Amino acid sequence: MTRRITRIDNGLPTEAWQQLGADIVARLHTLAEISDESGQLTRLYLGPAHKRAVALVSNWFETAGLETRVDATGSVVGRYGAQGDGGPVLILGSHIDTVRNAGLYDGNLGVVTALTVVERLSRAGVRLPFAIEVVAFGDEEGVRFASALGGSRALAGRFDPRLLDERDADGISRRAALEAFGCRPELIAAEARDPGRVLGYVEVHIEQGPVLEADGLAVGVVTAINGASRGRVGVRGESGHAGTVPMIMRRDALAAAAEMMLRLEALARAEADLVATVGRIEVAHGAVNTIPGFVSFTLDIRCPVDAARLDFIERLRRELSLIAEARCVSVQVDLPYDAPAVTSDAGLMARLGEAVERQAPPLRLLPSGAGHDAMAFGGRIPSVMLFVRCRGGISHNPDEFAALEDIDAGARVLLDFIVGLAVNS
Ligand code: HGY
Ligand code: MN
Ligand code: MN
Repeated sequence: MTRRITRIDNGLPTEAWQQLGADIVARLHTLAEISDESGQLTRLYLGPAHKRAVALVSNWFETAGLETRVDATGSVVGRYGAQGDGGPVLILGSHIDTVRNAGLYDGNLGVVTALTVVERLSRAGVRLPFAIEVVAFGDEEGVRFASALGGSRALAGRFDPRLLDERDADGISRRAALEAFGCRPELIAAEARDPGRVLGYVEVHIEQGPVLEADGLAVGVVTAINGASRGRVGVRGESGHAGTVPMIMRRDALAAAAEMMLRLEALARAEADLVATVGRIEVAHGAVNTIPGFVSFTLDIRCPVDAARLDFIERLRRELSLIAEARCVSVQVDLPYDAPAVTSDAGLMARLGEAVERQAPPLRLLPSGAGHDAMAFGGRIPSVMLFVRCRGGISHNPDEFAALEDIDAGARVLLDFIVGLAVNS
C-alpha cells in the first residue's frame, strides 16, 4: 500500500528521520574499502575498483527498492517510481570515482546520502508525485582521462563523442575502456534526459573548503560553481649531456617549465578569485645526468567569472610564449576541458533553503570553488547543491572528514526538501 504525503511534519514515520547519519557513515566506510591501490583510496573511472564499486552500489540500490541499471557511461542509475506514471523526475546523486589517495567523502557522500534518503521513503511505502533517480557518476574527477563530467554530461545531453578518443596514460581510449567495462558507447547519446521532464538535479557534497567550519554550521546551500579549464603544457628543448653542455648553450625544457610555472603562479596571484594549479609534471626520459629535452605539466584554472578565466588564459599563452622564445624552446598549451561557471537554480535554492531552516538552521549561502557533476546541468536542467561541513577544509586528501552529525543534518535537509517538493507540487 503506498501513501501520499500531505504535510512535511507528519508526512513520514518518525523512524524515517532517525539514524540517517549512522547509516550513511557505515556505508561510506564499506565503500571506501574498494580501491585500486592498497592502503589508500584511489578509484579511477572504469578501472577495477570502479567496477567493484558499481556492483556494490547497484546492490544497495536494488535492496533499497530502486529499479537499477548501469548506463552507457558506467553510471549506476536507480529509479524510485512515482505514484502514477508519466510524471516528472527529480535527479539526485554525485560521483563514486575519486582522485588518488582520496578521502572517504568527496562524491561518495552525495551518492550514499541520496540512496539512504530514498531508501527511507521506500521503507515507509511512500510514493511521490514525481519519480526520483539516484545516480552514481563515475567520471567526475577526470583523473584517468583529460576531460571530466562524462557521466553527468551524458544525462544533460552534452556528451561530446570526441571524448571517446581520449587516451589514458597507458594509451587506452575512453571508448575501449567503456567497452571493456561492459558499456556500449553508441548508446551514450540516448542517455540524455528530456529537460522538460526533470524537476532538477540536487547534489549533496562535502564542502571541500573551510567556510562552514569557520561559521560553525553543519550545512550550506551552494549559490554558484566556479568555471574551470584543464589541460597540459608541453615544453620542447634539447636533451643533452649534463656534464658537457655549457649553461649558456642549453635549451633545458625543465628549467623553462619551472620559469613558466612560477609565472603562472604570479599571474594567478594577481587575479582576485582566480586559482591556477600545476598538479603533475612529467620529464621525458628523465635522468640525473641528462639535460631534459621534453617536459609536460598539467594546468587547472578556475574562476567564478568565465570571461575573466578566458582572458587570463590568453594572457598566460602570451607570457609562456615569451619565456619559450627567450630560452629557445617551444611551448604548446592544450586546454581541451572547459566547464563554464554555473549558478544554482533560484527556485531550488529557495526550497532547499527552507529545508535547511527547518532541519539545520541558520541558512548559509556560499559559492563552490571545487567543480562538481552539477556543473554539467547548468543552463539545461535546474540544479542546486547542499554542502556539508568539512573539517579544516581538507579534501583530495585521506584526512578529509565530515562529522556524523553534520552528515545526518545533510540527509535530514535532503529528505525534508524532497517531502517539501511533494507537498508543494
Ligand atoms: O576538481 C574538482 O574540483 C573536483 O573535485 N573534481
Ligand atoms: Mn567531488
Ligand atoms: Mn574531487
